[in-house]
Amino acid sequence: MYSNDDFALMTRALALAERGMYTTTPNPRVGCVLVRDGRVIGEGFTQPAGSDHAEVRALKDARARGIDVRGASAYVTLEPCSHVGRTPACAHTLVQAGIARVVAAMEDPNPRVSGRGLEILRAAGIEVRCGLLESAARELNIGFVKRMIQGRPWVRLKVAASLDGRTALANGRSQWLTGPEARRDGHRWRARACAVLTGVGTVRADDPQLTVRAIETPRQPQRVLLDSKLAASPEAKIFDDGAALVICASDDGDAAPRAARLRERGAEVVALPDADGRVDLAAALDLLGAREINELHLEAGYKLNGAWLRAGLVDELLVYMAPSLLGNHALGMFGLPALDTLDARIKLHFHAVEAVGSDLRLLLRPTDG
Ligand code: AOF
Ligand code: ZN
Repeated sequence: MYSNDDFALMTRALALAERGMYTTTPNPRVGCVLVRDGRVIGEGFTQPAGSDHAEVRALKDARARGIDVRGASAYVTLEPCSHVGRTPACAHTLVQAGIARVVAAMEDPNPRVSGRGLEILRAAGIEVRCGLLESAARELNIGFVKRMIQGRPWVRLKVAASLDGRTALANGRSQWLTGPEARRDGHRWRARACAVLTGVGTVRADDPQLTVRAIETPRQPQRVLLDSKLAASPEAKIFDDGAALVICASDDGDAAPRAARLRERGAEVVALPDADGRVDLAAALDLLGAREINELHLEAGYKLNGAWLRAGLVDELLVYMAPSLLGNHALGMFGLPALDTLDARIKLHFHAVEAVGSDLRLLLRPTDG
């Protein structure tokens, strides 16, 4: 049984972890609270990769306040690590610090850790509990968890639509369908992603920058362009600061000069095996997983959106729904083939629904079966 204090302290640790929302990638967002005699004596959260883990920050915080941490309890939103990576193993650090009790929200799915951190603590005689507020901790690092288990990022597809599910007029005009609050909120989701991906159709139609601008963030997500035939103009804004990754189906033969021009613009061009002249989407996810992309944010047009959905590779839809009607001649959200039976429909469930300014934000996830 966990006490009310346990819940309150883990809730605090989760709030601390959230402070790493835009900065810890590819590491998970972790929070840590140190408590002794019912008093919080130190707090910390994961610093950008290569720097302190949450536990180390909390220990430093307590010491900076001149407090002896021996005998304290540590509340951590993720099992303390057991490996020496970019930083020393937190499990050993907690043992050496004389921590008496550790409460973790979840095991670290990283195969280099997965239970070993907790074992180190137990072997040193520390009282260990794991699983408090686990589902909240998993949600916070949903991309990290998926990448550790499946080697692929969590795929979140963002779309803004009218109440009748239309994204743009038939002539492609779509700007400012939703209000400023929804736009700002959309940038928050971009900012927490490790990469933002679009397709060549969107680059040609809208010439987006795909950067985070509406909110402050210390880190821009990696921009990724799916462009099977390398048809994007090197002048497109997505290439403006050079760091875009272009995934194509072939960068030799006819495509070689186009690939060279994009590389001159500073883009990295990678060719993946093609599936009927198109980039194989599953292979693209494997590539992005190998590059430590935890959360992948898709912002594309209805054709590419439909392709991701049909391939069964979308984990979550982020839909901003504006209170307006565009009519049946306007463009839909997803290019999908006509269905013969209702049974063939893509089934989703609402995960969270919230009003954002004058619009609605819907988070949906596929329903199995
Ligand atoms: C913790 N506390 O705050 C975080 C952990 O390369 P390193 O040394 O930074 O290690 C990264 C791994 O450590 C990461 O993949 C995950 O397994 C774990 N993250 N562990 O004890 C933390 N962020
Ligand atoms: Zn650690």
